[in-house]
Amino acid sequence: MEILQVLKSIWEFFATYILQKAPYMVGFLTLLGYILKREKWYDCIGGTLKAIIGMLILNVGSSGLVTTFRPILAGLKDRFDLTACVIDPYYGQNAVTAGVTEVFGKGFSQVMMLLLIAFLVNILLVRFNKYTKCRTLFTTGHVQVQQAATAFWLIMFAMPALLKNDVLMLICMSIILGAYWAVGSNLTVKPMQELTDGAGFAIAHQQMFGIRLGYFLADKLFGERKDKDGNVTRKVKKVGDLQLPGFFSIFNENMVCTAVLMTIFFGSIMGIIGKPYFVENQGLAEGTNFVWFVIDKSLHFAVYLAVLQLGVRTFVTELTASFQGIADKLLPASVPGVDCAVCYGFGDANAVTFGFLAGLVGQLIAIAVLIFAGSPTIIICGFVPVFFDNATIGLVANEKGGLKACLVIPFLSGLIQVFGSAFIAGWVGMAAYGGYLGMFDWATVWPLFTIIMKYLGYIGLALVAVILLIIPQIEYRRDPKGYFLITEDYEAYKAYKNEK
Ligand code: ASC
Repeated sequence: MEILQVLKSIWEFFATYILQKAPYMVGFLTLLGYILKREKWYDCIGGTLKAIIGMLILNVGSSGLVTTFRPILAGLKDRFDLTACVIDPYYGQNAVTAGVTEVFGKGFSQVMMLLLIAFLVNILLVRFNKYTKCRTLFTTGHVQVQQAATAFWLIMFAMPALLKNDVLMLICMSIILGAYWAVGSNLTVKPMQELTDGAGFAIAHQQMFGIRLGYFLADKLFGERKDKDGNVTRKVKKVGDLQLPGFFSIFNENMVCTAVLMTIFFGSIMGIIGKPYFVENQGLAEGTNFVWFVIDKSLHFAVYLAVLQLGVRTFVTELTASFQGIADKLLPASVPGVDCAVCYGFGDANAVTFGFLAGLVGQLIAIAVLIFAGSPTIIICGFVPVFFDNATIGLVANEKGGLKACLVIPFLSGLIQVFGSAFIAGWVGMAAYGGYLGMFDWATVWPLFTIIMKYLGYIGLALVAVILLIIPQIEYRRDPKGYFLITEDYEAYKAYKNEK
């Protein structure tokens, strides 16, 4: 009994302070990896600390962006007294907390159980990747909490029969969610290895299908093409290739470009909201010059982005180098799945800004359409989906299809995020609680899963699991030789590709 108690406490500590807190999860994996690699004890400690600190720095950047710019977009809603559903992971999580007991008679603690079991499913799928072909382990705990909460709601809505048996319900949910984590992040391996020239990580976030789709479309619609003799027939001009003349050359510098564009953009929104709102609701002192306030806030966008990139540089090599130990000893041929912001340290820095702005235009147009069409659910854009999804998708699209892809594909993604979220949040009743997760995959693939399960019941559930698990098999069959080589030895993979 005593021992059980101790084990339970250890487990609870692990679940609360490590599993759900990305920096410590990354630190834990780094330590485990270095120990498995039999590094010297002081190198283990040094590397682990560097990984944790790097992730904490990244968090300073990303939460700085979120806490500074989310209230500005949300201010539009308050200022004009709109009752609408905000698409944002944190609003989505609050909506689940507020509504789950009322609507389904279940508590949030079951969401945490779901998270743990789904994570085990993810580990097993990677462990047995000889058969499953899954190569990636999710490490972004805060995102897993948000997704577990939303999946919990969607699946209960789709399959009310499960409500009668908690154990069966959690098992069914975990299979779908765990498979989504393993398969979704696995889809990002190729785009990320190409973007980072083999840095050795995948994305474990909320737009993983979006990344792969963006990568695919960018290549199909805008990618480089050669004729039989190897002459380039369609050339790709990337964001980084732009050499702007005269005055515009200041935009070649990432910080300047971000600062100017964000000042124009957030300046306009803050101007529309007006100073009195900020005085009343956000603690702005009455006497402060509003123009200065707007500029100061907007410049911080570039600041947080730079901080974020510093964090990435600090921890990425530690995590991926140590993960070799885990890949060699525990999870063969695997790479860690990390926060989407990690890729902002790679590729053309300005693609992040362009992707975001194009996605925002898409979202604003979609919202206007919803309003004019008299949609029963109106969406307000939240900062997290509009920035983190579209910046990531834009970055990947730019790498494959250049500037045009970096603008067109996030623009389409912006439209889809709003329409998809309006549909699903209204249908399953989350809009009534004020928010929905709203990130790309949760406005596309998850609504689709929900429809399949709602109309086909248990057969639908099995169908969703099969659809998910078949995806890595298809990718594997298309390139059996390169499939594991790309994670195990990227240089050899490139040589093999060139040969082909
Ligand atoms: C999310 C979420 C965040 C951000 C962050 C991006 O989905 O909940 O806080 O994206 O992970 O770095």
